[in-house]
Amino acid sequence: MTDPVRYSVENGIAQIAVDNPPVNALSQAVRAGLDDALARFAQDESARIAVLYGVGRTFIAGADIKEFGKPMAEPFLPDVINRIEACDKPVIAALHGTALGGGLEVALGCHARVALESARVGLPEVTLGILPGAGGTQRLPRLTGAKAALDLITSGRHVGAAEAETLGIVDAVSRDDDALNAGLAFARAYLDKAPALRRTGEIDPGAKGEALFADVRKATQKRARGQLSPMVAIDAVEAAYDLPFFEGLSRERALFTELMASDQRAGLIHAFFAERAVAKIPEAGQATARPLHTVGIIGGGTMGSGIAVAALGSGLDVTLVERDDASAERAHAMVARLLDDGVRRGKMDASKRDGILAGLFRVATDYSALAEADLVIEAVFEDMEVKKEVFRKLDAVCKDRAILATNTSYLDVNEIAAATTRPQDVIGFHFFSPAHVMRLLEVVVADKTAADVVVTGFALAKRMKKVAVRAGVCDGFIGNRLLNTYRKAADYMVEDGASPYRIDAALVDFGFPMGPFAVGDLAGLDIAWAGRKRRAATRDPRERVVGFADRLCEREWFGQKTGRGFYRYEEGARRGTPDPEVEAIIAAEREAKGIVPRDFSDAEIIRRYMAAMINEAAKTVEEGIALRPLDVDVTMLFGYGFPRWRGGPMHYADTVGLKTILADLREFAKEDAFFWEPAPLLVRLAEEGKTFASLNSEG
Ligand code: T1G
Ligand code: NAD
Repeated sequence: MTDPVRYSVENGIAQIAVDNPPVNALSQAVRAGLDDALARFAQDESARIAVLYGVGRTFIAGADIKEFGKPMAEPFLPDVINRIEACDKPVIAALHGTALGGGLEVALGCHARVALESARVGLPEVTLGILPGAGGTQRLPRLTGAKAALDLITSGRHVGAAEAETLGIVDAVSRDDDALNAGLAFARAYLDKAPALRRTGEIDPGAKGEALFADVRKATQKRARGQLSPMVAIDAVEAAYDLPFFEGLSRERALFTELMASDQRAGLIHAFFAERAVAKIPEAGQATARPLHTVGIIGGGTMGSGIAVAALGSGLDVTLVERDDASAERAHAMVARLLDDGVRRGKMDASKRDGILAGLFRVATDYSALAEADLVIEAVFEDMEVKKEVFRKLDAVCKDRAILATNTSYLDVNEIAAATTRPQDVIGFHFFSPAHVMRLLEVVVADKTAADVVVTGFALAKRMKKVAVRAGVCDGFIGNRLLNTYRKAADYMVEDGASPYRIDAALVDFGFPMGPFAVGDLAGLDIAWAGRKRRAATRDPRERVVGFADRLCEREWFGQKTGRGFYRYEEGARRGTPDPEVEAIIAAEREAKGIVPRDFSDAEIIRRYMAAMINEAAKTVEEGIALRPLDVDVTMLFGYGFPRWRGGPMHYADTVGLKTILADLREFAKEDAFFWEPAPLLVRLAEEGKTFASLNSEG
């Protein structure tokens, strides 16, 4: 192994190279190496200035997240950075790739910064449940002022080199494409000019804008929805104004240590690694992705048009096939509108949109237009017969080795595959609505799906900047299967006395952006209704059946799109208001069944909802539908609004303790043994004192 930090001198300029692949994280060895290099530079009479840079794809991406939660070994990063800043000779940071977190903090402790045009910088710590703990909250505002510092630190957003220069984070942007060269050129110019050494910690931060801090606190509280770190980070930045520099650093460290010990930090770090671990699937080592250039989409409704936009945005050529000319025209208009929205919201430039509409996108009504497609994604009505017919036609026209994917929400992908002569090429790509926005893609692997088809699904997700989770075939795969179960738990509580509005509010308090009844209204209550009707014939006679949602659907109250569902929606409104008529319908249902309504506390609502979700999740893992508990977590985080700072339902279950979850299930099973029957996996883990995490490779 080479040294993670190397020191050399050429022409009076010291070069300090950080080389710790893949992202030059600040492990103990790197921190110690930086300290040594600094000490050598300080004593080295042959060097007048030093350039600090990263080897490989990036500068320094921050602290080594794998060390979190373990005892920290010396030297500590804040001390290393203070020693850099205290040096009597200039140290220049040369940035390329991403200078994030502790990486940017190292750069802020240097005496000047130069960045390549492609470089990005940021303090993403709040997204990991902590705050910049190596001087970032004290040094950044001294360079940028409080407003920009609060924005960057509370959001964790990355900024490009040009914006970083405007904000005062970097002193210059270099056209060079090599960080060391850029740093050396900057150093030579610096020596020529010989400015006074500027230590960031010695800059006067100016007066505190009380009103600014009050405004930012208010806005952040609203946005953070229960997440602590952005709020605590504001306290740390405030210390830059209330306290002398070194006392501010101590305050920052104390707040950092507090957050480091929090469950939220553990949840967010779990989410970080889980998001990357989902790509580690058995097929990854067995096959390589098939090339993808041209994509066909069948059906240009809600999903088909969104999928088209996602594909077009990632540079793919798309042909969308609809039933007739009128539907095709409508689909074309819908895609064009979504692209326009993207331009309006700054997600895409107008020239890219124009290029897509002129060259990459077309609609058709004849399947023969798909003869050359590398991949076809079907998004027609959720009806087995319709889907089989589509796949038969695709089988007839598509070229050899074209991948045939279905976006079905619930249907049996094996049965769809069996309608073709090439089941090895058939797979489920379950996108979420709106498909050009939602980041989850469930890659549903059927019995005969070939390994390279699975790998291509993951490659497609990456290209679309989505997160793919591998799922097996069952009713609803991972996400919708869980959804069906926890929805039932919610419905049972409503029938037993809880108001749907109370349940929604309790779940919003828990951290979900919306509760299940508001979500139902958004998705359309008719979708779940169709599912209930489809399953009625095969339903287990022991299953408790609740009728109030059917009563709403019978009135054609399908949610937002009809102006009424569980809530009432004023013309065009996206937020509904509670509806006393709905409560009356529910009350009548209870009365007809002789149920005397009882009270549910918020805590009990959460216990039941989560126990139902976790129990079903344990079954999906046990059956191999989900590869590991972490795959369930990522599904719920990216597709269902589960609060990221709770890490996902399986991580949450570990936090609460599996024994507690099991005890809840057993208690609830006294009233409904069928619904609440504990998953054998959960029983086994609880009895052995183990966690779900023990089944993840992260251990
Ligand atoms: N520590 C340890 N491992 C890391 C890591 C890190 N900081 N960053 C990435 N990895 C691993 C990652 O798990 C993956 O491993 C591989 O590197 C490639 O990553 C004191 C306390 C830098 C933009 O939050 O945002 O500094 O899966 O697949 O898409 O105030 O990684 O291959 O085994 O994501 O090119 C702040 C987190 C830390 C940056 C590169 N820093 N990283 O993206 O590759 S807190 C961050 C990223 C801190 C101080 C505090 C991205 C990236 P594997 P990748 P990528
Ligand atoms: P939709 O009704 O909005 O769109 C379906 C489109 O398919 C219509 O435009 C229709 O004209 C077209 N179509 C029907 N038969 C066709 C055929 N034989 N050839 C060509 N076009 C045909 O439905 P949607 O909400 O977009 O759902 C599509 C699929 O995606 C369903 O399987 C659904 O379960 C699934 N899905 C939906 C969501 C969601 O939230 N809406 C989420 C994930 C998956």
